[in-house]
Amino acid sequence: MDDCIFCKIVAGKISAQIVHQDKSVLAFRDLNPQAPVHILIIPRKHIDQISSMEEADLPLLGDIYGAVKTIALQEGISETGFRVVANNGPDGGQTVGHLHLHLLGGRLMHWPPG
Ligand code: DGP
Repeated sequence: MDDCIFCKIVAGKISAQIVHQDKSVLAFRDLNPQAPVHILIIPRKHIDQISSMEEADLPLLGDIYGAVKTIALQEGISETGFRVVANNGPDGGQTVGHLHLHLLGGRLMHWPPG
């Protein structure tokens, strides 16, 4: 998608601190971190949000969660714990229309979220 900021990161047109990549997934540090570790994990393929996924896209969720496990180990937060967040649509607080998970760690998370 030409006007999608995360597609531009996938294409290398915008720089990002990439921490992990494979054939279907890219992960990079959030521009506005909310925790000592704050990484966004996205499919290379443009999908607007979870609720617009098609059945054929569902295996990507396994790839994305596999990346979460790998990155948590890499970042040293696998044992201490972490939170995974997916904002979906306006009420979910989604601001970038390319499906992504937030991986947050390195501090104690509180509940309920705001
Ligand atoms: P969300 O609100 O769930 O759509 O989160 C979008 C996140 O994307 C937000 O935490 C800030 C981050 N973000 C927005 N633009 C950029 C960018 O150009 N580079 C990086 N690394 N992160 C970005």
